[in-house]
Amino acid sequence: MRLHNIEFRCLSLLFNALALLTVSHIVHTTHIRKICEKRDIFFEAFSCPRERPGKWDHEPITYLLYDVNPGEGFNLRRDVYIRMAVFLQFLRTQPGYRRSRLVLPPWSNLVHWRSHNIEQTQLPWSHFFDLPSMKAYTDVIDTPEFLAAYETLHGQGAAVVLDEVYKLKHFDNMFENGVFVDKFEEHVCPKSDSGTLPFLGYTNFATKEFTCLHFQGSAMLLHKLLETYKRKGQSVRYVLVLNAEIVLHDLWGNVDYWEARRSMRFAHSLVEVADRFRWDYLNSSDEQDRTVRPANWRDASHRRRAKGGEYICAHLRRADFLYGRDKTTPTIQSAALQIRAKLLELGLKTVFIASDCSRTEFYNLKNYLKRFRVVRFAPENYEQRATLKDGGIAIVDQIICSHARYFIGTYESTFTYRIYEEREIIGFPKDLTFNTFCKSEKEMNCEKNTVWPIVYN
Ligand SMILES: Nc1nc2c(ncn2[C@@H]2O[C@H](COP(=O)(O)OP(=O)(O)O)[C@@H](O)[C@H]2O)c(=O)[nH]1
Ligand SMILES: *[C@@H]1O[C@H](CO)[C@@H](O)[C@H](O)[C@H]1NC(C)=O
Ligand SMILES: [Mg+2]
Repeated sequence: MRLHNIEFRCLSLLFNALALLTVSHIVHTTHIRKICEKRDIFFEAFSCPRERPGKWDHEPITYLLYDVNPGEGFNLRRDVYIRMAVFLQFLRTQPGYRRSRLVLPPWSNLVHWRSHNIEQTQLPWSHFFDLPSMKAYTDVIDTPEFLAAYETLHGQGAAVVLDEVYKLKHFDNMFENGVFVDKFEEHVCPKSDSGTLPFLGYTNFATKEFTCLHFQGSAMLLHKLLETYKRKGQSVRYVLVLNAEIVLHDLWGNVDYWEARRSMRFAHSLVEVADRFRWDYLNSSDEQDRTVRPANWRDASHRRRAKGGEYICAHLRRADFLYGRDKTTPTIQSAALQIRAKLLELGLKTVFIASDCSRTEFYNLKNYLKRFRVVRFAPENYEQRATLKDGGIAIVDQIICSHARYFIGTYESTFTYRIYEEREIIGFPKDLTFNTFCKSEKEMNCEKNTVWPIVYN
């Protein structure tokens, strides 16, 4: 009788979970986590990630590769990663996908990387991020690790043959009959799509199938996609999703988002460069600033006790923002006046500038702020620039801004958003973080960036 009962309970839980899966396209991974935390042994088969090793050895391995539209910048790409990582975490709870792995696309000559005298093609994520920390969130591997795994399975020097490549594109009409429904649909590939080669920049990557899809919906819809095109008897499956930025977040800013985000710690070498600069030029260090973090991001808890160094940081986005977003991007003079007002209000003398501005713009900015110290990070020499690369220099800027007493950023810049998040993780009071430049110093009620506070489990 007792057994029957348990069975029944298990079945009904399972049924509920399945109903959730099928009825709604948006499957909240939090739901699955709750089930897991109960650690119901009868339920283990359904989800729990901490199972004994080797348990799913009979299941196929799915390598999920993805890439982003070449024009997108570094910080939007970081956001796309979170969508994929949260999805992978969910996918790994699904039968047939428990051994899925996410392959991190290499960073190659991004449009904003303007130093042409240094080599910045196909950089691994480990150049910018602490991979072991990211792996503590879910099973992600860098491209070099993927290539090594591929060689192990298929022989040394083997050209990579993917099973499926999906190139995503928005539907022409996203709101059919006024509603947005999650869906995808094949369409005939336009001729221009041959331009997606070489995949991930590797000339030795080929594919068995190439499918063009209209796609709208969250990352969970990728599960359906994988199921739809699944073939029997595959022990290893290589899938590449192109234009993954089309895939939406399941829930932006929920606990899953923040866990994945918190796992994205920067590479130690970059943190060291930033820390040295903070110490040498800004009298700033983690102990003094109350910005010490636990060694493992999983051990962090919700607090807002950070104080930050005695400087403010301004992220002043220029370059393409001066054209595309001229209605919201301030002039150098107006930005200087807004910085000055804040320095006076907080009684601080130093401002750190993170910017993609030109030398002339920086020179002008300094001139408007004559009575203050205006500091900017620049590599000490060519060697350091060649080692850090443009992407690393940008991260050093972000780290320094993340430790400032007060931060002000640029409207609708993902570079700014990533700094907000970093400061949320470190634990600053919200009003010292979520600030935005106005187009003019005279209209202080301008539209500000959205506040997305951190959440913990
Ligand atoms: N070093 C440095 N680079 C920056 C700064 N602001 C923008 N950039 C560069 O310009 C790119 C902006 O693209 P993206 O990351 O997509 O952010 P967004 O365009 O501001 O949303 C960055 O990735 C950097 O390469 C900055 O403050 N410092
Ligand atoms: C450096 O900062 C500490 C505490 O934040 C402060 O006590 C000290 O006076 C500062 N030193 C200088 C030279 O500003
Ligand atoms: Mg951008």
